[in-house]
Amino acid sequence: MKKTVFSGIQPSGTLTLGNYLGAMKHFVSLQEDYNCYFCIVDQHAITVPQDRLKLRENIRSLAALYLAVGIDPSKATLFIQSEVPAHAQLGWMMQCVSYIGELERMTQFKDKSDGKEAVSASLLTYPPLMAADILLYHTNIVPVGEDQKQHLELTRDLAERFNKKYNDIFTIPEVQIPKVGARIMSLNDPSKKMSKSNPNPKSYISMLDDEKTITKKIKSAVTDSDGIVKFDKENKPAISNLLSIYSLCKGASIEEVEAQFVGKGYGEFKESLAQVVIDTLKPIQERYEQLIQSEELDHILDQGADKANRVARKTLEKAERAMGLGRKRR
Ligand code: ATP
Ligand code: LTN
Repeated sequence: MKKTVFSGIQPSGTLTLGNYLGAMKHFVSLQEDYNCYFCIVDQHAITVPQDRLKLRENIRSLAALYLAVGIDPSKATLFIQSEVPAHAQLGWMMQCVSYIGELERMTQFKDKSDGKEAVSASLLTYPPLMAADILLYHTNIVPVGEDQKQHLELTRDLAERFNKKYNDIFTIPEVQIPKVGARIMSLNDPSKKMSKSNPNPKSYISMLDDEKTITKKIKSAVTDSDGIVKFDKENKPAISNLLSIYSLCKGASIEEVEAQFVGKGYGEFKESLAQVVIDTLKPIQERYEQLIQSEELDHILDQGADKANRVARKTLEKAERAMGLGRKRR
């Protein structure tokens, strides 16, 4: 039997090059050998305020992007989280086995709530919902960027706790983090990760940015002071980040890219980087334009939700029975 892969992306803005290189790109190769579920986690996106029309647009856009990068609906199940109610239902049950202390220790919660006056309760209880997403499908492998590692460790703890306390229902998932590109950094602050919900669009390259915008953003990306194109994460974090992007988009090793720019300055390097990024994103953007208005997209999402509902409902029923919810089923 094929092993199962599950991953989710929030429709909280247009995907960035970081989302692509750290996550989505890897999904495409996995669908050949695994039973894959890829989810648009809209219920996670509403843990911070969203404009309703913009959210609708982002959900559709994310679905089109999944397909545009090469997710094939005949191989993988693509669906929207809120169209499969078992996620919220099991999410609640997982909250009941979570401790406030362990949720408060999550760095994403600390980052997103830091300095804010009104912090939604859901920002704290987000990881049990994420655990539910994963556990409903008896997932073996979860491909994500580096920032999600802690949430995956918690998911494993919660699953083990549930299995021990109630019944051995859940598969314990493994995290899969890419060796390079797991943490693409912001273009204007290499100490922060590139994030689609950053209010400053200069901090990221969106997967749908046009050529001019990409060139402009790369030109204005911060660099380090010595003018040498060399990978040194500690002392030259900005150039190292740009080198990683170059290497991943081009499919060349960091050493090869460094060799190409020996004796050349940042200006030349950035110009070439812009072209490499454009060449990576252009074919995706062309497919995206064809998909975004198509009825085919709705059809794929309908079928994805049907399949996901069938599988998720079964696991939910088992978990409810184990916890003693509802009436005894005959
Ligand atoms: P938000 O800014 O709304 O919190 P995000 O841009 O961090 O969102 P998510 O939807 O939370 O993106 O993440 C989708 C996937 O992309 C996850 O697997 C996550 O680990 C990965 N990812 C996010 N940002 C980066 C990054 N800068 N580098 C590599 N991978 C990333
Ligand atoms: N928490 C993740 C998004 C996410 C996810 C998931 C990823 C929600 N559910 C299940 C993998 C598996 C994030 O913020 N990137």
